[in-house]
Amino acid sequence: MIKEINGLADLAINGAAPAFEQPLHVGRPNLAERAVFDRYLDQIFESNWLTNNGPLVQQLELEVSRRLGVDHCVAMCNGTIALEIAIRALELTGEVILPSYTFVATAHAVSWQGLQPVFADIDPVTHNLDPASVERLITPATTGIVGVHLWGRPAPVGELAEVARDHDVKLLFDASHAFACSMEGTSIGNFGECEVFSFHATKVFNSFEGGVVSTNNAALAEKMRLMRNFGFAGNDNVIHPGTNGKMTEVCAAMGLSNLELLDSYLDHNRHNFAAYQRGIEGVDGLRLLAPPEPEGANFQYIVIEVGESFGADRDEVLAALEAENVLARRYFWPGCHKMQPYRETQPTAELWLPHTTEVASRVLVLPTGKSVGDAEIDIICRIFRLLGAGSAGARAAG
Ligand code: T4K
Repeated sequence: MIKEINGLADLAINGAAPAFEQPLHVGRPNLAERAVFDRYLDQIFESNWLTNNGPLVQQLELEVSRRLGVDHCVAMCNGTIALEIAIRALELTGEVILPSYTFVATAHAVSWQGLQPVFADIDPVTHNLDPASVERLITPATTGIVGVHLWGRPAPVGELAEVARDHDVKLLFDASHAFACSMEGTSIGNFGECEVFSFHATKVFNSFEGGVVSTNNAALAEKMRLMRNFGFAGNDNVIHPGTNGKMTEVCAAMGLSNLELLDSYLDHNRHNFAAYQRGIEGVDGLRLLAPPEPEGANFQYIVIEVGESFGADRDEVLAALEAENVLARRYFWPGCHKMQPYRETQPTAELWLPHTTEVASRVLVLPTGKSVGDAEIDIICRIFRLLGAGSAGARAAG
């Protein structure tokens, strides 16, 4: 049940009951049609084939490759392992440059391979890597750059490629947020040496857990296939170092079922984004991050910057929403450089990350996806308008 909110007295921070009886989460999974998923499950039970490059994994790889318009997709058990395998396959050594303003898995994947993550700053408008900051951090030890298409907004692919070319380092992308996104008509998945997608439950397209690495380089794809399966090239024949990065058949089943509904998820997210846009239009101090190319966006994250003129700061807004049972998130606060072990190993990083610090202190991510609709968004936007009006009133009175 949703409670009506018409004035400041109706807000839970002022003692009223919460707007939502049940918590409204960021990252609520888009669940496929049960009947479709059950049909795939029947196939698994009939074939008795559960994992190790099974038929459903192969089908998912093929369908995802078609969707991305890319030659090869190598399915993995999750996005983090996919990143680690991609980084290993590219034989990076020494230092690897990446944004601090990303989910910590991007940094951990680098560090877990015994490499030194070096944090570059972002553009405060796009939230994506700033190529000039990347270039300043290149040293003789640098061998790679990991660009991130944050929120599904394409990173500055051309400029980063130029920096990589000029300094003879490899460029790959963490495309975890960018499934079904494109840049100037080309699907994300086709850039750099390879791109890594996450199919985690919270993503617009999920396979419970999972991910793929996409590439147009056949040799690289082959190497990653070996690496995800202990280096086996047939029974008893290990020809490469490897790990266990395999996707299971049940995960592929969820992926295939969700693929059938992907376009409806994108339509729903697009609709939700427009509703949020209308709902907070004209509210002083709020900025809703819009995709640069709406036709090539998946709208999976509703990202709001709470600016100084809003009156209440980001954390006050977070608390007010939480009181209403709206569980917004402060992604990706406070930045990887402030998390362990990087906070300790790179205590001065903050000095060259001013935009990361500023953006991380302003961003709130709001609920969207299939479980959120017009009624919920209307209430959330009302809460924002009241908080804005309340603080404007307080400012006027003070
Ligand atoms: N690179 C980037 C840029 C990424 O964003 C990610 C993952 C990766 C790499 C690594 O990919 P994976 O190895 O994960 O495939 C969540 C996700 O766990 C993570 O996959 C995602 N990024 C990140 C942005 O969000 P948390 O720590 O926020 O998860 P958690 O448990 O707090 O869940 C988020 C929200 O979703 C909660 O409000 C509850 C809701 N939820 C979650 C799950 C799992 C549900 O309603 N149902 C569920 O089943 O990291």
